[in-house]
Amino acid sequence: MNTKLDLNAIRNDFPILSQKVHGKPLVYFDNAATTQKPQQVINALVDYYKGYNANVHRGVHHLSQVATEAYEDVRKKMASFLNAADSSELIFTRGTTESINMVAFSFGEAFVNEGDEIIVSTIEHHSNIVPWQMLCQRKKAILKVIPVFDNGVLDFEAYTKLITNRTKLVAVAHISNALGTINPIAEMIKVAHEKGVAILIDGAQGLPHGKVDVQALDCYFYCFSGHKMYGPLGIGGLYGRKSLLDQMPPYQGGGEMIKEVSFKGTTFNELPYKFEAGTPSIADAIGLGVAIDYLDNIGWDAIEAQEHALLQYATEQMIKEGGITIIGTAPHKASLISFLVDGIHPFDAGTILDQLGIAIRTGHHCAQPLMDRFGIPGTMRASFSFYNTTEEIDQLIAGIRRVKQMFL
Ligand code: 7TS
Repeated sequence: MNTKLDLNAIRNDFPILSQKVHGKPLVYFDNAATTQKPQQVINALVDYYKGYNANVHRGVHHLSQVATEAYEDVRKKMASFLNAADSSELIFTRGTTESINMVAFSFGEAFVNEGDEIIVSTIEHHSNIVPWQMLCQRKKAILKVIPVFDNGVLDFEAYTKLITNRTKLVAVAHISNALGTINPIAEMIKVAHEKGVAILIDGAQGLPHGKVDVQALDCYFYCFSGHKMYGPLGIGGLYGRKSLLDQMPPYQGGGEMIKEVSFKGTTFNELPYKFEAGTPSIADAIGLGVAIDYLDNIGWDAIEAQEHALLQYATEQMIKEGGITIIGTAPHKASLISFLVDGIHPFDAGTILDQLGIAIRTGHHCAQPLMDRFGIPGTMRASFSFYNTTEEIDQLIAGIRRVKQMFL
């Protein structure tokens, strides 16, 4: 494969990849669930706890100041990574789930009333369905759903027709975690804005695979998880347009999010702190900053090229092998393949592959409405990172052959 990446050097950065599972070299193909962490990120966590663990924003003492500066530097880095107009538009959260819940609650309180409409799509992760259902229940609003074609592409025309003068917000994934479909978010945002509707992009699977420019996209809300982009667990974020965030009430009350508290009433802090109640995941934010540097250093063109090549190779090999049904064949896909080995339950196949050291995901991928749409209980999913190799894909194909020998 023609790639600019030095795969040996890159794989050496990820200590977990060199281990054996059930006596076999680990083949890690569950990157859509969480990516592995490079030593540089692990070091950042250790350095923080060894050298400058302290709470942020609260202390005049040295350690607190060092921690605060490091934490706020990551906010600037992340805001600039997304090309946000201002770093106060970047709110740290635990991840995509918390970011979506924050918007569902807070935007909902500010803007959604009885009879209003929220639009999601059939291919959403439960994290981008359930918070909106909860909002609709709370406000007696209506949830509408964009249909999907058999190949996993959203029905764009149906989408435009779903938007009415009662629509308050559209919430849609950048990339589907269950099918790999890359949604045309620029066009979807344009249509929403033309009709005066806000739109939230669930970027959990988007940001790990390519750069996003929230200003170029004219995006109002973009949510992400650090752990899916080579950073630590427990940290993620919400990019939100300042003009909207300013009109939205806080999501949680507590320390940090206030200006002044008295028993007569409380005034709230400015952005982004209004939405960051309590002690944040300081070390994890710092680790996320290191992950961003790591990815920038490798280079996004090289990352995209390698992942695209892996997707292409794996798709070709599966078609060549036969007896495999790929679920989700959109022309624009990220580096993941949902599939079924014909006649074999995904769980049985996944268990055998695990015995061979191959980690893939089986099940509904937290997208049960999508599985219902395709009339299947679940799939097997192999999701590739730039650190994966074509040799590992060959091992997956050999594993699938073994599964077929055992069960068919
Ligand atoms: N949205 C999408 C599109 C996702 O893929 C996920 C997690 C989430 C939201 C939630 O992210 P979290 O970090 O807050 O949990 N997806 C998966 C997955 O595909 N397998 O495990 C988790």
